[in-house]
Amino acid sequence: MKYQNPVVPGYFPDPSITTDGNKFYLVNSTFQYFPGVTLFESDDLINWNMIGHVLTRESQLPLEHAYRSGGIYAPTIRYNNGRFYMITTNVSDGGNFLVYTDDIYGEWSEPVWVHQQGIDPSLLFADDKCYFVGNGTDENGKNGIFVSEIIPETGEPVTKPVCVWHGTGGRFIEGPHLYKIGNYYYLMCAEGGTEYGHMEVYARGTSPYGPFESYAKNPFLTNRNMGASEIQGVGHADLVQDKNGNWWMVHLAFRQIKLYMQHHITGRETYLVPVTFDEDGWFSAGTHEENREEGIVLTEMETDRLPEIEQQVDFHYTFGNTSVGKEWSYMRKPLTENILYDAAAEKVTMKGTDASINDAFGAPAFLAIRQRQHNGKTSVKISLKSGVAGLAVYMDENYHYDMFLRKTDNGTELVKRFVIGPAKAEDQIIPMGDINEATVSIGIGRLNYSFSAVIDGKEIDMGEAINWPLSTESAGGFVGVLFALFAEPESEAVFTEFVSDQTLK
Ligand code: 6LW
Repeated sequence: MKYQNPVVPGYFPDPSITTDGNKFYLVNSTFQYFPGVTLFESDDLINWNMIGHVLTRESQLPLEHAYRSGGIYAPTIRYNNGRFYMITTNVSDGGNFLVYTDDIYGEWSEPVWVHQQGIDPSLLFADDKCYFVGNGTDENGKNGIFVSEIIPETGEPVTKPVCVWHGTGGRFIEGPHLYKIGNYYYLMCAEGGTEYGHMEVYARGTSPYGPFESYAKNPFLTNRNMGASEIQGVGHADLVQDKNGNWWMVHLAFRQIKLYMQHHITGRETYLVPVTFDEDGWFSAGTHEENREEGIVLTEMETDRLPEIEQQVDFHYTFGNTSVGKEWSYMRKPLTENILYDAAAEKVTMKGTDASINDAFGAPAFLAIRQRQHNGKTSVKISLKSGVAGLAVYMDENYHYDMFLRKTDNGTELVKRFVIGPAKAEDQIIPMGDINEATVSIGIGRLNYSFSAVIDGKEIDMGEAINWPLSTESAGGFVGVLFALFAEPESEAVFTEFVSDQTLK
C-alpha cells in the first residue's frame, strides 16, 4: 500500500513515539503556545487522532518568559510498567523536567525537575534502571550526548552525567534517543541543524555509557542531497516496533514550496519511515531509491507492512468539531476569562487584554489553529462590539497578515494589514459605516494567500499576497503558520461561522 508523508501535517515538530503494546502515542514540541506538548494516538501509524496535550496546567507550563519559539522544546515520550513519561525542556523557564501519568487520557503529574544541562532530554528504561540522555557541552566546550541514571519520579541523579558520544561531526548534535535492542544500546541523534542540512545518525555499543561505534553509513537518513524533493530538513527521529515485529521511525521534516521557491510555511511536521535491521544488527531507514547509500524520505511511501487503510490528509475545522486544548491554542497563557469558547453555540467571544498580537511578550486575546495543508480557505464571521478584532494568518508577532474590523469615529472599517518585520502596512481599508459585522476569508494557496470579505451580503475580493514573508526562512524560529482569531486591547468581538478547509490537493 501507499501512504502519504507527512503523517501529521502542519507544525508538529520534534516527534517522539512510544507504544504500550496496544496503541502508538506521539508527542511534539509546542514552544510559546498553551497548552503544551501535543499528544496523539494511532492504531496504524499513519492516522493520528489527537488526544490533547500533556501540559495542561500553568503549574506545568509557565510561559510568561517564553519568547517566540522559546518555551517547550523537543519532548520524549516513553512507556514503562504501566506508566507514561514525557520529558522535555522549558528553555524559557526552569530547563529540563518530566511529567508522568498512568492514564494517557487523564491529567499528567506536576513537573519533576531534572537539573541537568542541555536540551532534548530523553529517557531509557532498561534492566530496572532509568537513564537520562540529553545533549550538552563537554569540558572542552564540544557538543556531545550525555548519559546518567536518574530516579524518574523525583528527578534525583543516581550517577553523574558522562559524555558518551560527539556524533559524526555535523553541527548541532541533538534530539538523542537511546534504546536497548537485543544485546546492544543504540544511540540515535540528529545533526546538521534543523534546516536543509538536517540528518540522522547513530552508533551502538554494549553499555549505555559506550563506547559507541558509529554506523558505517551515517548519515543513514537525510534528504540533504535531494534538491528537487518537496521534503527537506529530515532528522530528529524516534524508533518504535509494531505488533508484527516491524520497526518504524517518526522524524521531523518540512515541505518546501517549490524547487526554486525554497521556503516553508507549515513549520516542521511529523513523518514516518520503515526501519530494517540487517543480520549484524545495524539498521537502515527510509527508502534507498536512486541507489543512494543514505535512506531518503518521499511524500508517497510504498510499504507492504501495513494493510490497505485510508489515510486522513484533508481537514475540515469548525467551532463545533474542534475544541480549546485540542486543535486551538492560546498564546502563553490560558485566557479563559477573556476567551469564551462555546462549542454548542459554535461561537467564541473575545475580550482584549493588555497585550497586542504585535507584542513579543504577554498574552493577547488570541486563539489559533494550525495551517496544515497548502490548499483551502479559512473564514470567520466577526461581530465587533468595540476596538479591533480579526483573523490573522500568523507566524509570529513580527510576521502576520491580518483581516480585521476596527471601530472609528466614522463607523466601522475593514482593514487588510501586512506585518512583515519592521514594515506594517494597512494595505486596504474598506469603510463599513454603521455595519459592525463581516465575514472575512483567507484563501490558502501554495505560493499565495488570498483575501476576501462579505459585508452586508456583498462579496469583496481583496487580492492576494505572496506567502514567503511568513515563512520560516523569512521569520526564523521553530514553529509554523497558524490561523489566529484575535482581539486587541480594549476590544470586544464575537466570532461565529468559523470554517477552515484544508486539503492536500
Ligand atoms: C529542538 C532541537 C532543535 O529541541 O530545535 O534544531 C529545537 N533543533 O532538536 C526545537 O525544535
